[in-house]
Amino acid sequence: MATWSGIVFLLVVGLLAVDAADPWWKTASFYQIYPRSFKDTNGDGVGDLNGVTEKLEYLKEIGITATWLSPFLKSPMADFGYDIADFKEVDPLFGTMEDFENMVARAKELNVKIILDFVPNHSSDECDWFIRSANGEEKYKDYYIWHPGFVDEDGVRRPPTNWVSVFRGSAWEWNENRQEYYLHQFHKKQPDFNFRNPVVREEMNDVLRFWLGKGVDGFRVDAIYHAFEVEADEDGNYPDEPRNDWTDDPDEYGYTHKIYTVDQPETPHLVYEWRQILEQFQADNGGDERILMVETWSPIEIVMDYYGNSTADGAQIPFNFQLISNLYYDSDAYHYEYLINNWLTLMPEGKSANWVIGNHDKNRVGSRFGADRVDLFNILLLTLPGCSITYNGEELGMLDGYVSWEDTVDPQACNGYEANYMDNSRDPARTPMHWTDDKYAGFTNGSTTWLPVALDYAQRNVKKERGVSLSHLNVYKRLQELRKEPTISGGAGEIKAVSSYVLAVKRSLSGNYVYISLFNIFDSIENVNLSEVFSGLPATFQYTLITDKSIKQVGDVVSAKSVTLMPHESIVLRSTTTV
Ligand SMILES: *[C@@H]1O[C@H](CO)[C@@H](O)[C@H](O)[C@H]1NC(C)=O
Ligand SMILES: *[C@@H]1O[C@H](CO)[C@@H](O)[C@H](O)[C@H]1NC(C)=O
Ligand SMILES: *[C@@H]1O[C@H](CO)[C@@H](O)[C@H](O)[C@H]1NC(C)=O
Ligand SMILES: CC(=O)N[C@H]1CO[C@H](CO)[C@@H](O)[C@@H]1O
Repeated sequence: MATWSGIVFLLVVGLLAVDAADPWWKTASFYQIYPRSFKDTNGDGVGDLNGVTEKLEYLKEIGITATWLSPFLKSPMADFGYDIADFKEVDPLFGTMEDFENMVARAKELNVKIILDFVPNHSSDECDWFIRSANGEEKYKDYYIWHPGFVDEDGVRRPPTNWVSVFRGSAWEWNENRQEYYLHQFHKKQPDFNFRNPVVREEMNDVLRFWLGKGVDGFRVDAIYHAFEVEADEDGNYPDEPRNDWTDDPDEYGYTHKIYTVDQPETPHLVYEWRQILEQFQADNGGDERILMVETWSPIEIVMDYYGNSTADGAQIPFNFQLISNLYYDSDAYHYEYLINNWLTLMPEGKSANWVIGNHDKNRVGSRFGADRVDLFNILLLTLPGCSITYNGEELGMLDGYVSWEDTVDPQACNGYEANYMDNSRDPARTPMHWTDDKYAGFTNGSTTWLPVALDYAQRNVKKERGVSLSHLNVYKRLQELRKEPTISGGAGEIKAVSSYVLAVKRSLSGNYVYISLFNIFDSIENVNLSEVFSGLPATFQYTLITDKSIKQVGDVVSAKSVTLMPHESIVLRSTTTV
């Protein structure tokens, strides 16, 4: 941590000032819905699209302006919907196309944008395209990546390369029918598309147009860094990846150094191509800007390529995983400051920031950072310049649910061993949403749930938190009110660590009030002199948002020269005069 303390960053994000013509997504409050776990309306214990429709008013209540939904397309569910069998059909588990249309229609009435999860890296092996490809049908022959492999001196058949799948084992699976191996970077039921084939690209563009036609406002694109592999040589062969020396297990994903299977230079250009599809659709059909949110866990410099290059636009929102990936329980305020300013500094000019701290692949925020810091992260995400992305349940401070080995369903855990399944399982962050203190937390009125409901649901649920004035939910709602203030939606941002313990975010806009969010990360009482941290500050501020850690009231006035923070307290102050 000492390494960070030397780095004092001062950054004024002047370019973020929002003008009237700014598109909706720049300051949107996004909400990720994991449909399986959100709300079940047919009593089968699995959430569905009608459940989402039923709860759209709740999204409105908590100030959400756009939601992205994890996959609900037709799938054999080998990887919970990330293995798509039909890119233009709703899986019956989640409902029908009519249910989807009703959901979109209701969302439009409420002015909540709907973003679809688009999983282009592969299809299911049960997808019609794959079946035809395996049969060698001419049109589909090169939809996937095929290779006959090699036969060694002992007559044993070997896969084409040493590449390893994310889910363990060779990334190549033999297909009896075609007498060739196909590539799968994930589960063997998820054959990778051949994106070097223009027909495949057009097929995917057509999927985008199909859903745009159904009224979606954009797409979240899954794990895009796996889209391309290195090009085959003139003999149609692929190179082995170099070995990592820290494991001898050829089935372990870390066995090879990923130089040919991820982050190939073509990948951002695929996103630029999709952006053009979206822009063409808007030009033809009108309406608000359609957006791309792109997930990639690549190094930050590569992530920035997804914003676009000097001549082509890319994704409006390449997910910013700096906080989710690099912040730990013990991280000090200098580390927070560095990660935030690093994104803002590296972001290409004229682009807009986004902030994420939780999702369906990570443990709950309150379980990673401590339940005492739930408000801290919600306040941080919602008062930084740019758009915020909240994973469902984080507004309540939901914690990881306990899921026994017997109840575990996540393939990432089930493919491993009981002894360490909890290290790999993503189930604890996917347990059903807590609506009420009724049986099954009001998630279902059936008699089972696909994952167990977390044991603490009676203390932490929407119904209860609505009635507690400083609950996480009400702090979250208050934050959404603040986001309507011109300074917070469009003002400049300056992010500084006051000390190892306290982080400060200043937002300012000429002619308006100055807002300062303060975060006391650890459990000591801290006093800060804001006039030492920021120059030209007004002399007095008043508390405009407090949490249950606070001993002050909203409206209390405080001198900028002496603000006391209780352990883990986070607050938002507003200047008493405009600047
Ligand atoms: C379960 O809830 C749905 C709607 O939420 C309702 O239509 C259905 O009648 C309920 N079933 C029971 C058994 O209460
Ligand atoms: C930017 O990307 C586009 C689309 O892929 C490409 O045609 C163009 O050459 C790229 N421009 C630069 C400067 O690299
Ligand atoms: C706070 O900082 C300002 C500016 O450096 C200084 O003038 C003032 O004396 C300090 N006040 C306190 C109470 O430390
Ligand atoms: C369709 C598909 O297989 N998608 C994979 C892409 O990447 C994610 C990892 O985040 C996998 O979980 C998906 O299965």
